Amino acid sequence: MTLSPTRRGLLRAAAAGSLAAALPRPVFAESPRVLTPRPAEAQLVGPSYPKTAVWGYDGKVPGPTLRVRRGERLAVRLDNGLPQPTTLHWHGIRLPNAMDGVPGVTQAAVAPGESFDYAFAPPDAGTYWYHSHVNSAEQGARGLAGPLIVEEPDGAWAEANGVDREETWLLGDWRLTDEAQLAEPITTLMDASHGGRIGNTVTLNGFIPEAWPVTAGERVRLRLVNTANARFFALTFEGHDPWVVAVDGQPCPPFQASQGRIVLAPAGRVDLLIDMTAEPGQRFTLSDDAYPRNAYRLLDIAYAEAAGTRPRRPAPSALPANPLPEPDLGAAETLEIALEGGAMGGLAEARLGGKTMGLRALAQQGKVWALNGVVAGDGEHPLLGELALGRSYRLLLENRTAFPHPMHLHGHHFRLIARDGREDDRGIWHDTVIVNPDSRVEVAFVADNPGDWLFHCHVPEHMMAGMTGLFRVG
Ligand SMILES: [Cu+2]
Repeated sequence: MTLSPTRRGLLRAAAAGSLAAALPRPVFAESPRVLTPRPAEAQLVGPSYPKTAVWGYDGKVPGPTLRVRRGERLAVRLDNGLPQPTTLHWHGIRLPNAMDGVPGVTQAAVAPGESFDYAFAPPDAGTYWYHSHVNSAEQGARGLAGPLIVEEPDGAWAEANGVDREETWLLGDWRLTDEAQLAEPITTLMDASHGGRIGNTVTLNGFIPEAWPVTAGERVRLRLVNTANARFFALTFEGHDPWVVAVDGQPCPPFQASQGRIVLAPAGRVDLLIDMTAEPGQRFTLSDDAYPRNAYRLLDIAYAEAAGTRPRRPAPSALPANPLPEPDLGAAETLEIALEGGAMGGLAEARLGGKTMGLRALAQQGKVWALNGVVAGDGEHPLLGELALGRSYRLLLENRTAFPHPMHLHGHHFRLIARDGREDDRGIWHDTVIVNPDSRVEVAFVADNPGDWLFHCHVPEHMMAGMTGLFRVG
């Protein structure tokens, strides 16, 4: 090993020498993992097409998988190799506010060539992901996303439930030209005022696979992550009946989705257990009909020729619980949030920078969405509420627009209470909840994490066109 000649390096080496016997692990283990977002090329579509110019973490699309055990410290140094500022946001992690990666709220944006150290211990096991929170529409569309897997404290659940292996699928969506390059401009007012930048090419872990090889009799844990800017997914595993065991990272009582259809909003995650109950050599279709007129085959589920079948597995048990605070619904204060604006939304006027403006004047500034009548200007995060630390809150989200919005709260998870007045008693926690047009969704949570936390639509084209604000907890 070569020791750095710097004073810091020598001190660290000395400390390691004198304390090695006393410490359970060398202090070098604290060195951050470096993550470098930078321009790169990726073979997103078949070899008959050119490679696509993308932005990727460490030049990869998706970025490298970060794995940490629940409660263990993760240290990552963001080393910005992009031609514009960026940050890292750890989607769904209930972390200290200063680590949340929101420019102008929790940190300054990291300039090109500069770095920033993130370190935190994820309190919850589950499937999460990381992405930029700067110029998100462009940085997301160019490919900046990666998986963060927080493992359960031990392997007892996987063993008890006969899980043979696990896979993580990052679903991506790209709007490409005939030459397989990103269609420009990246953001248009048309996309911003409608459903966001929905693309024409779906990738799974950065390319288009023909088939998913499986083996008869096995039970697979499949971690699904929707990293698309704007595309929703509704997946059907033909011939199979997957168990949903976690949503947005958090365990749920296992259930089988209706008709096996697994819905993922932008930023949403679902963990499935799939029993490969068919015969060797069989093939099935994994299809996506989130947009029914544009339903398509994502890939084939392809059984290997060899292997004996095993009997059907029993229903899985629930994943070990994470330490989420349970909201006190009886004592909770209700906060109403109206989602407004967009094309065909009927919004007459809203406030931007303290001035009331008509929709046309707003649109001329690229702003078309509002929360409770307030449009967030560039770099602005209007205050949606001041929350008392430790108190329970109900959020009543009312969508008065013509588009669905995946609404994301930072630093907390909330429990889905009701949709359109109908109670939902499945006990599902979310960090991002779909609010459909003309629909009302009620969620509840404990404001137990101090700081300023964004609450926004996770379609970045909507967020950047005004649909964002923050809750101050403290
Ligand atoms: Cu939206």
